[in-house]
Amino acid sequence: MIDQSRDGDILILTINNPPVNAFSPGVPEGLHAGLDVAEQDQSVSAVVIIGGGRTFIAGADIKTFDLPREQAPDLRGFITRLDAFPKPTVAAIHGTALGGGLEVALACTYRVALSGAQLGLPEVKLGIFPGAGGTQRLPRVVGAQKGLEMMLSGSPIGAAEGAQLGLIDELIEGKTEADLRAAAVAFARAHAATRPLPRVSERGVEGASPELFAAARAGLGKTHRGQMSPGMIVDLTEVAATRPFEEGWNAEAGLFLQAKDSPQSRGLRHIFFAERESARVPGIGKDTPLTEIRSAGVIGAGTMGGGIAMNFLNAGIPVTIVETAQDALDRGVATIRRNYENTAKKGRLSMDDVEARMALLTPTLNMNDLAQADIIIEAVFENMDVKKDIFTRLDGIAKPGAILASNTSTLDVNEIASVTSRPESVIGLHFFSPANVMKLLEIVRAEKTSASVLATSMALARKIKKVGVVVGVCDGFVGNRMVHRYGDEARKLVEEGANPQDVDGAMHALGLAMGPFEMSDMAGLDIGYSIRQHQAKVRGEPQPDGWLDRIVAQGRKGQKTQAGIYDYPDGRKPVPSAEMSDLIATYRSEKGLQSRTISPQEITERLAYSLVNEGAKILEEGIAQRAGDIDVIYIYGYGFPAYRGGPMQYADEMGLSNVAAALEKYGQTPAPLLKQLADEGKTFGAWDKEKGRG
Ligand code: 3H9
Repeated sequence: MIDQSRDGDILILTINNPPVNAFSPGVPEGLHAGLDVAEQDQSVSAVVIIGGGRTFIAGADIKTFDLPREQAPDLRGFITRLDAFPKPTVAAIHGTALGGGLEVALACTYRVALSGAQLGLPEVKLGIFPGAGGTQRLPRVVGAQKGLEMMLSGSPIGAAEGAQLGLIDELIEGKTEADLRAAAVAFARAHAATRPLPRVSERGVEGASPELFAAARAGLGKTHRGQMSPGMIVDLTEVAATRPFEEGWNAEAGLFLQAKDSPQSRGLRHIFFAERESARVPGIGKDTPLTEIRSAGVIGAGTMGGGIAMNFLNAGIPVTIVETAQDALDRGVATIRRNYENTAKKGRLSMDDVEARMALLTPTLNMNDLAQADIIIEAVFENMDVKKDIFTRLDGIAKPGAILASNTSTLDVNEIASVTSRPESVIGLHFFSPANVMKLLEIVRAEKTSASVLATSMALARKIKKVGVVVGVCDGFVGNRMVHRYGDEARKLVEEGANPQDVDGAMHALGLAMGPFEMSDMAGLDIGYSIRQHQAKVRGEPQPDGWLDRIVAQGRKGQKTQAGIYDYPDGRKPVPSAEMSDLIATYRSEKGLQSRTISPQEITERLAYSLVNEGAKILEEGIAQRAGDIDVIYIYGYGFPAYRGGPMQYADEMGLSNVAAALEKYGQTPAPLLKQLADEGKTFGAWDKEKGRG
């Protein structure tokens, strides 16, 4: 795993542990063996540590985090030796030096990097903190403020910025590992005789003050609400600034296991792997042919269509956007421009970029202009007849091989495909609003969708920086089907006696930014209302008269009318409404509903477990391939807190037998799969693995 080679007096240790040279079992052993040679062989004057292949070390091996301590690779042990090593050591960095990788580099005497390299301590994204000296060494090099910023955001910096900060001693122009190796050897030789060796652990921390740490702690409620490891990062950085190195190093070790073994870290690690696993789909392989997407068409320039178009423009793909009326088209294009200009005002885009993106957009009223598009996405009103009409016309217009996609959030993609002569080219691409921001893309595989169309859609998701998850056809697919059950349960809780703010409050406590009622007010209550009205009409039933229907009937449609389930006196912030309390109380008494006090625990369990129960049904039906896919959907599309790992992982943490028992207690029937796993003492995670899908 570790190659030793010589270039004159320099010993080069190359880590070959593809794909990302993680610090896996075998890596420390090989590196120690290299240091043994360097220590004993008088002809070695310095050591270069470099990654083979595409990268330096991308961190500790996350797959080993659940191993018993004695079997886990000893990163801290290696770093202790490296820091005290009597000869100069040089980390030669290309690709990424992340987490434990950057910690190894920080314990070397020097660091050199290719200019394209990225350096970061992303541990916070896994619910942990840099536990191999990172919290102590990084602030000693880049200062307290920058160190906190890098560790709390987890975002990497480029090598050029690293050089400005003193994190990189020499920036190397060049592209390949060979360029880096040659320059690193020359650097090592030039510094081979330097004594005493400059050690990061012997430096002080600049820019620290009690005010800095107080401000950092105060900010955590906003940036990392409910999370444990960010507080530890601030505490440990303060120790770095105020206490001897040894004390901070030991403090890290003391806290690390607490963070690593927490449900939060398990949840975030689960999502890290689930997100990557979701890219694996049966029937799709490296040999599945892909179509290159060089141009796109979007039908509908409303909020959804405009947002979808922006994804393509951002990726440099020209878009033809179609509307039926000039004013709607103009409005849509103006909204896209305004969105870009707002981003430019915040300094995140230059005005040249705005113009470059707008130049890729061709507005038209003529659907025939889509004839050359490689993919066409329909984003019009959610009505089957309208969609069928559009797909019938598209069938006559689109070139052979073009992907015909619908952004439907509920309708049957098989039925939409059936009106075309090429159902193999039809797929559902369900974007989430705002479509230019939300990372989730549900990729709906219809009965006849070809493997190539599916694989191309998945590749496209990556290209436009979405997390694409493949789902099957059913009403609402995965996300909306689950959220409907959740909304029903929230409504019932209010009928039984809870206040809307108690219901939303329980979800805030679980870590969601918005509860179900705040979400409904934001989306607009009139959408659900008109669907319910329409369904009743179709079925010949009386008009629905739930308390939510009564609210809309009073003209309270949500945030957009400054009044919905809550009042919105300042436009956005929900305030409990006395009018609504009266309306709900009247409703309960008219319907003869008994009010009772409902505990926060009952609210949380009923809401969260309604998601889990529907999720279990979705798994049984094969609509989602894995519990992990459902978790990815819920985190990226519905704001479920990533540190809970998604609803299915949350249920695993709670214990499925407890979940099933709670559902029964609340009068719901656990889904057969949930019941079975609960009876067998298993988890959804284990079920995924058993099926070879985890
Ligand atoms: C740490 O270091 C703790 C220490 O402070 C303290 C210890 C005491 N381990 O993302 P990709 C796999 S915590 C194991 O698709 P990319 C990944 O699962 C660690 N496996 O590629 C995937 O496998 P598969 C801190 C890992 O080019 C394959 O590699 N470090 C690890 O888009 C390719 O990954 C991090 O948090 C790992 N550390 O992105 C870095 N990393 O092919 C996490 C990756 O079977 N990693 N794999 O699906 C990343 O951010 C990205 O993977 C990276 C490459 C940017 C490196």
